[in-house]
Amino acid sequence: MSPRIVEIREAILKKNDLVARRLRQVFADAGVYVVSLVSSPGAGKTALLGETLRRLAPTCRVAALVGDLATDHDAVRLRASGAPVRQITTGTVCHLDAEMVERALDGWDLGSLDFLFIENVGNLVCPASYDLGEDLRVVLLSVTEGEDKPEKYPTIFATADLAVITKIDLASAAGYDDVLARRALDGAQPDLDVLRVSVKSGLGMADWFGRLDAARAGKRTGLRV
Ligand SMILES: Nc1nc2c(ncn2[C@@H]2O[C@H](COP(=O)(O)OP(=O)(O)O)[C@@H](O)[C@H]2O)c(=O)[nH]1
Ligand SMILES: [Mg+2]
Repeated sequence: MSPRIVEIREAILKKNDLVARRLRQVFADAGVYVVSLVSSPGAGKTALLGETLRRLAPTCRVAALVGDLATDHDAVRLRASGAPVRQITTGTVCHLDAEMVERALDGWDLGSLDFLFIENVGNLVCPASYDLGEDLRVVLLSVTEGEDKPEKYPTIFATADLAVITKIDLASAAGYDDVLARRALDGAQPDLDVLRVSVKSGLGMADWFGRLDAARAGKRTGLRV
């Protein structure tokens, strides 16, 4: 890459960090806990988010932003939960950035929310570089996409706070090897927290909800969980 391209890229990332810092303060002031989901396309972000919104909605105030290059399919799916959902369509851009999030939140009363979820564009590369001001970045890895993805795309796994292995109900059909996956995840980030879930069978979902509750409570009391 030429030095000029590197310079421009650094300037864009720096600007993103400033907006992300502003967002993080806005989220803290509003008392809303923000969780972002990143993964390759089809790993199960919308399925997990839909179930999460549906299960949390009776007891918590929840909302979501969803990013895709085109269509509002995911927002339509997620609105079935009854939670407020806004779609961000990025056109040709392969990730969400902090400014897109800030713009999409315009007019929302964040103080009336307990959790805000952000589904990033399906991509294991670009989203890794863009802080969205979130409290918890969750990376999903489905059992059908290959245990070596963390080795091939280490940055996204290195910048996550939690990994969720999805579609566990398909593990044996896919020939999924959990030892290999764990080793690949450790290679990207040693001791990364890992959960295993299936939205279809419900396996591991209690752990997921427990983790969300503990993380939010930890933020409120200043303890990192
Ligand atoms: N068997 C099974 N399929 C799942 C599970 N979670 C998601 N899927 C399917 O995987 C496909 C992609 O899921 P989606 O949530 O759209 O992925 P996204 O692109 O990451 O948002 C859909 O056909 C889902 O029904 C799961 O836990 N088990
Ligand atoms: Mg989706």
